[in-house]
Amino acid sequence: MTEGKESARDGEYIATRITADGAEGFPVESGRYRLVAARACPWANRTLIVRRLLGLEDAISVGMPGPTHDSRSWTFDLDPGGRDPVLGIHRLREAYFRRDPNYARGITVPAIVDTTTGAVVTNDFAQITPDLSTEWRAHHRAGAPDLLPAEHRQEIDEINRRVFTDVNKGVYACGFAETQAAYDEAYERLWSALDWLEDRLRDRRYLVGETITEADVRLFTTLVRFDVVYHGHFKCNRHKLTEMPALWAYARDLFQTPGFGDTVDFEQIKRHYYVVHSGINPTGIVPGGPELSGWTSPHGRQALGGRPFGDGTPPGPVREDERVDPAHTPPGMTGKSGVSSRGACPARTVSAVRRCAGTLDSRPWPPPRTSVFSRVSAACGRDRARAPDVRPGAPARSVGNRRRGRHTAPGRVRPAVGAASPPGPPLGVPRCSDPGGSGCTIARLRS
Ligand SMILES: N[C@@H](CCC(=O)N[C@@H](CS)C(=O)NCC(=O)O)C(=O)O
Repeated sequence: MTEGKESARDGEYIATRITADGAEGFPVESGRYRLVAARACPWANRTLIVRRLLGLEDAISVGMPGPTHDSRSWTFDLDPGGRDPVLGIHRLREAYFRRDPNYARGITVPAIVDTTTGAVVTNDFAQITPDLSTEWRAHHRAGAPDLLPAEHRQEIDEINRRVFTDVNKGVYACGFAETQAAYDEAYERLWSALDWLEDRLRDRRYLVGETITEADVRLFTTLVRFDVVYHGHFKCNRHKLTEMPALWAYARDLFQTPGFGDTVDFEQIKRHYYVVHSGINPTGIVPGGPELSGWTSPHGRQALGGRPFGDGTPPGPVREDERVDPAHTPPGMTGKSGVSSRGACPARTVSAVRRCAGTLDSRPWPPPRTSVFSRVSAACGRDRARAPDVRPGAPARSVGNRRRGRHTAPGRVRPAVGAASPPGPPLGVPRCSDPGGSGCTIARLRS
């Protein structure tokens, strides 16, 4: 395991490409290559989504290591006998060592292995999906979408650059920060990028153009992990995904699009992060939540127009041997039917539909201070049940941090305990000790 080193490793890959002309010694050939892609990993999840969207299942088989691993990296512990049934290996590193017996870098997924030699061809995750779109075109299914349309290629690349640095990698930079300053910087970059994306997606259904593209695939794999792992485990906790109206509706829209959600295994995702990253979760306890049913709730984004597959069609049902365990995903999301009817918004007026989509929400993003204050204060109001008893005559307790209003959410500071003080406001009524003051955490984050 190379915990904490994931960002440092970027750029050091076995970067041999499988191309239509075979220029690098590995020609595109149906049935020859095996994609090793743990469901837990966001970089591998991209490849599973793209392979399925493009209908490359017959051309490229898939091997799936289990969600956890030790310092010797991924194992095929979910397969009978703990061996990948095609490659016949227990550990992915065996395929890396076949390529280079002295291989000393990350044993990472995704990796594509040449089944004729058992050696890794490439683990260059950033190049794998564009190559599936372009070099493997001859093997795409009928109706496959164009995930890299030439007319939008420049815009896709630009969006991908920021999403990669500040969001895909940004969550890791927060989670593995070793100093407060490094964490603060990563956190600011992440949230500034998420605010930008929230704005961008408010009135457009997809990141670029009118159809799903590679850019959506790349953002989706981080968003779908956000509340289950990044928010808590990686301390990316300014908001949950479910609290960002446009991003949450956008993520649900993609999740419910065949090819996206039917590749996602929430249990494996949780187990991977919370068990493997023992440095930041030494107990190895995997949290029970969050509750997942929201993922299949109506998203209403159809009101924004756009056609997910353009002139193409959705992929058919997921192959039986590749279905996500139904216990690891919200009901109905294993991709049996192939075409999802979820996401239809029950609302009937255009404005109701758009509100349902999170796009007619008239609140700007980021929300103005007043609304932040009232939301935070309302949350604070709910906390009053646990707050110190400030009723007249209540026993005195240490004032502690109570005077330092800037170290708490607005509304959390209460009068000195034991002083004859009036009861607090009714639940949900805003009250901030330092509204908008320079020391106010919320104000600082918003500025
Ligand atoms: N950005 C990654 C690409 C892939 C990656 O990090 N995959 C992770 C799983 S999400 C992995 O395979 N880790 C295994 C390990 O570090 O031993 C890198 O820097 O290499």
